[in-house]
Amino acid sequence: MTHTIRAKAVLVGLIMALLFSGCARQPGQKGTGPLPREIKVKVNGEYSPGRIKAKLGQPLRLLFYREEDSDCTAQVVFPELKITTKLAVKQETPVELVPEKGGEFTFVCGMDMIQGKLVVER
Ligand SMILES: [Cu+2]
Repeated sequence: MTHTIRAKAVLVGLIMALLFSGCARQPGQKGTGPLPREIKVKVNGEYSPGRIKAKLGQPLRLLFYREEDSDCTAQVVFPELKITTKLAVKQETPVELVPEKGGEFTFVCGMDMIQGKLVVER
């Protein structure tokens, strides 16, 4: 009886180890350096969340999900960071960056109509 319970515990342990080892790193990523922090940003007439906190020097991957096909949000622009990225409709588009300066950085649509803020803390 105790043997069966122990066998089950080992099996569960193995399954958990298998499951979680797959989650620890994404495929294709190198084993060095910190993993980027991922934040999903919904795009639908506004950026949500509209204020994103980041840490100085910590890699960031913003996943913009554009829910609408309005031309307005076809691009996202970080003027101070010199980033311009086209956003596909109903898809996640990653924008990767490593904040190298503290402060507040605006991001806007291609027409500068809707805005969000990236707040980099030291
Ligand atoms: Cu716009």
